[in-house]
Amino acid sequence: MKSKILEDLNMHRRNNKKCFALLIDPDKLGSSDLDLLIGQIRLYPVDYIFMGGSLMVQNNMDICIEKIQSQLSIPIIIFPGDTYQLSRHADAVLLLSLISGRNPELLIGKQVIAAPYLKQSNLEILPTGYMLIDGGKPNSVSYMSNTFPIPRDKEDIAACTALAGEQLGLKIIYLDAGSGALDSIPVSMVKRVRQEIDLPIIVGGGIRSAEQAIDICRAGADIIVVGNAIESNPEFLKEMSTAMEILNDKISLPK
Ligand code: 1GP
Repeated sequence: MKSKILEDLNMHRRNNKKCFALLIDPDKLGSSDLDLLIGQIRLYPVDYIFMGGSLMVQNNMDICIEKIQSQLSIPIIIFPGDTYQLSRHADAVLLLSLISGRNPELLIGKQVIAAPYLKQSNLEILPTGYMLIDGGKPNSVSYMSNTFPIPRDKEDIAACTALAGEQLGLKIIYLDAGSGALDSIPVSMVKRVRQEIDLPIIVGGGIRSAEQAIDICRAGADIIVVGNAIESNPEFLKEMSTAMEILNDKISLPK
């Protein structure tokens, strides 16, 4: 089984390099929007492209991935809203276990269904403890998964959930306030989770400013995910990409 992306991520973590992932929902992008976005990414690079959505009504995931791969060499990681969103054209998949919820289908059911497909694919599997945190409004993940998010002031619950994920052998923890969240994950919660676990931490949901992203990185996140804010304003990609470069220049430790 390939493990390059996870190895890189752990190396970045050791070197205190923070990464930036752009979330693309293929449903929300027309082909001219995608061309525009690819042009922007050439100018303002990202470390990873996450691809997925809570619900997809158009079948253009593969087309989208192939188009990006033909023009950019940035790892594409599937962030699946469901098993139908798996694509063997991508580089890796976040194999999500919704550990903040108590819905067995999303803890093990979907994973069983996906297992034979994943075995036959060439995708790198990234076993990920996915934690939904209250982002200030109801969100699609909560509705579609039939689970409650962890309240945003319950840092001990978040920390113990992440710790249980680590003890169960998951390799990454993803703290998500949900796409378009009013409030991103509290910095104090990221700090608390960071104190508890030694895994790479992905943070996303409702990040709309570079300052927010930097604060979250300094609190201990390893990958920042932005979707909505760049979808609605592609200029924000420049701001984020530049801010991450500055942050990494300032805080990178010598190898
Ligand atoms: C959602 O973490 C992602 O699952 C990104 O959220 O679209 O709000 O940036 P946004």
